[in-house]
Amino acid sequence: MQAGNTRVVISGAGLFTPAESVSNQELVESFNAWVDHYNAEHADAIAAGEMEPKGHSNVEFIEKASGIKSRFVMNKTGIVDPMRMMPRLEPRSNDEPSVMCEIGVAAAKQAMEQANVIADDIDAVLVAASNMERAYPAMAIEVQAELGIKGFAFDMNVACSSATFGIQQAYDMVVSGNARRVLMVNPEICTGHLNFRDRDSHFIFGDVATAVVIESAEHCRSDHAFEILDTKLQTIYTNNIRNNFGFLNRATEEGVGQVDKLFVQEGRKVFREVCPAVAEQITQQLTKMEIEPDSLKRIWLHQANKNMNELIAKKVLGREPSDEESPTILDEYANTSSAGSVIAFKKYNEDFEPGDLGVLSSFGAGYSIGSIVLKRI
Ligand code: CO8
Repeated sequence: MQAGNTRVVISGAGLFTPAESVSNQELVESFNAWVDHYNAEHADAIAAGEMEPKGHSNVEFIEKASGIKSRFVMNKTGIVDPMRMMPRLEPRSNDEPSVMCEIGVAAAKQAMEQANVIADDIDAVLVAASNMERAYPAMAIEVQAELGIKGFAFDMNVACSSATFGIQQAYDMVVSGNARRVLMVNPEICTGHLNFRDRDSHFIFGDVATAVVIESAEHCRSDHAFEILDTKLQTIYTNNIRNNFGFLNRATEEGVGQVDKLFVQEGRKVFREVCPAVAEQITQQLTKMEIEPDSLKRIWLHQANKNMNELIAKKVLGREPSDEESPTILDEYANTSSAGSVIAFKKYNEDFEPGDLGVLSSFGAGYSIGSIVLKRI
C-alpha cells in the first residue's frame, strides 16, 4: 500500500542483545554428547535393527548450510547441558515483568530515544513476534504499562514476518489518524520453541528483541528518520514450517510432548519455494514504484540463511550483491525470526544520506512475506 497525503516514517529503532552467546562448537558438543548417550541407552534396540541410531551434528555443515556461527540466547547453561537441551528461565511472579516484556522494553527505550519521543507521545503499542510468553494479558499491554504509555496495545503473530506486518499495521494507524505514534516491538525468545535434539534444526535460532517507532513525518522530531514509501504483504498457506503448540494441547493428551509442538520444517522445500517468491514480490513492488533495483543502496533481508539471502539479493539486483548492499547479521545472531531484518536495519543504516533508498524484507512461516520500501529523509 502506498501513502496517501500523510507521509509516515520510522523515526527510531532499538536492539536488545542478550548477554550470553553459544558458538556452533559448543552447541555441537552438547548435541553429540546427547546423541552418544541416546545411542548407548538404546544400544540393544539399535543392534537388533528396531531403532535407528542418531547421527552426530557438525560445525562445518552448520556454517556451510546456513552461514550461522553463533547465536545469542537468554539462557546458555540449560541449552548446552546435554541432559536438558532447553533454556532454563526462572518463573516470575505476576508483579514482575515477564521476560518478553523486559527485553522488549530494553529495545523500545532505545527506539524511543532515537525517535526523540517520550511515553506521552505514543498512542499505541504492538508486540509482533513468533511466540508469546502467555496468552493474556497481552505482552503489548504489559510493555505499554511498563513504559507508562497511554492509549491501546495488542499482540500480533505472523512468525518471521511479524515485524514487517507490524510496521504496516502501525503505518495504517498513523495514516487513519487512530494513533499519532506507534511503538512496534519484537521480542523473540526463539530458543524456547527450538528442538535442540533435532539435528536438522538445532542450530537455527537465537534470542533478541527489536523495536521501532512509527509516526507521521509532520510530527517527527528525529534526525534519523526513514520515510515508508510503500509496504507489501503476502501470505501463502503451507505445512512446510509448523509449530502445533497451542491452547488445545491439554485437550489432546496423546500429542503432549511430541516434536510437532516445537519448531519443525522441511528446510529444503522452504528454501526452494520462498526465495523466488520473495524476489518476485520485491521486484514487482519496485517496478510498480518505478524504482530501478540499481538505485537501492541496501536490502535489509530476513536473516534465516546466508545462501538464501545471496540468492534473493542476486535475483532482485540482477547481479551478485556486495556485503554492503545485503548485510549479514545471522552469522552472529542466527535466525531471530521477525527481528532479523530489523537488526540488519538498525546496525546498517548510519551511512544513509537523505534520498537514499532501501528495502526491508521478511519471510518465513505461513508462508509470509513482507517488504517495505524506505527512503532516508
Ligand atoms: N550436522 C550434520 N549433518 C546434518 C545436519 C547437522 N546439523 N543437519 C542435517 N544434516 C544432514 C542431513 O541429514 C542431510 O543428509 P542426507 O543428505 O544424507 O539426507 C544433509 O545434511 C543435508 O541436509 P539438508 O538438505 O537439510 O541441508 P540444507 O542444505 O537444506 O540446509 C537448512 C538446511 C539450513 C535448514 C536450509 O534448508 C535452510 O535454511 N532452509 C530455509 C529455512 C528457513 O528459512 N526457514 C524459515 C523458517 S523460520 C520462521 O518462519 C519462523 C518461525 C518461528 C520461529 C520460532 C522459534 C523456534
